Amino acid sequence: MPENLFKVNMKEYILPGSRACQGCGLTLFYRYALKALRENTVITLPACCLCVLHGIYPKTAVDIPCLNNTFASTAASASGIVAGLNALNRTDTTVVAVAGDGSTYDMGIQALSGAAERGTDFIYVCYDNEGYMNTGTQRSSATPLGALTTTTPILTKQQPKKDFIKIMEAHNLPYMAAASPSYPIDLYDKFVKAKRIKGTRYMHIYVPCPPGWMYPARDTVRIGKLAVETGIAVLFEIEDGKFRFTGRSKTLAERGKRLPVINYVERQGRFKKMNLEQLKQFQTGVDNKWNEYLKMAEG
Ligand SMILES: Cc1ncc(C[n+]2csc(CCOP(=O)(O)OP(=O)(O)O)c2C)c(N)n1
Ligand code: SF4
Repeated sequence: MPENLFKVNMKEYILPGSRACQGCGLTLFYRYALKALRENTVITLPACCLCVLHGIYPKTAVDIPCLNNTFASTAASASGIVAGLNALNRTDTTVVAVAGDGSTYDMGIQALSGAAERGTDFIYVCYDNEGYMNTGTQRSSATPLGALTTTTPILTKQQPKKDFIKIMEAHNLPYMAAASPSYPIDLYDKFVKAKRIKGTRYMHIYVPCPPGWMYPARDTVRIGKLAVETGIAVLFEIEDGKFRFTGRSKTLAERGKRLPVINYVERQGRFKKMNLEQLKQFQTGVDNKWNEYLKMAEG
């Protein structure tokens, strides 16, 4: 039974008037995460889609204090806020950096790695929509093999997605987790837990994006579920070095059953030029990663 099923915070921190697209997976994740984080939270964010969701000064769609910064400095700005709060003896406030995959995998990796190595007391959230979406869908190192973007317009992306989660695993953090807004209670539980833990916590959230992934806005939750059912997105947590599957991924691991990746691929226009060889390579990559996780779960 999910820990917080009957204790979900009813307060809304995203106000009417968000400028995000219809069906945005990021908005869903952010709504649930803020409910779990509650008051006494400060957000720091770069110029990704989240900043569009927040809106333009003096109006905002978010009822939480936040700092806008540059891509390379997201985690560094969190370190600065933590130091400032400590100087004021405000140890009850949780500092949370939230950034897209381009902001994390590419532009902000150095500051994040530095803060994580120092054990800065904050939560870093990468919401992974697998591209630079705010600027109109350019390729990032999180974009999957075979996807069309405006910078891979003809041949599709030729490289597989960077295994960024593995890079964060190598930092030996006290807590890291992956979640999806298609499974809101699993996501909520993980943010409640992350808030309680000290040190650097890393959260990886798979967020479907209708315009960037080219599917109808009404299908966001379904696409998120298919990502999990196929094993492309895995719900897990690593606490003090111990890996465990959670939620639907735990059930799939126990039953030894996953859907083939084609069930996910065929519903998205970004994969319409994926060739058979790429499809096989995609499936093999997902299978290998899934087997790696099964071994980690065995301990
Ligand atoms: C240093 C720098 N490089 C490039 C840009 C232009 N830019 C604005 S938003 C954006 C995309 C960010 O992508 P990501 O972090 O994945 O977030 P998303 O837009 O997908 O939410 C880029 C490249 C910028 N503002 N600053
Ligand atoms: S481009 Fe994608 S991630 Fe950005 S606001 Fe629109 S749906 Fe959300």
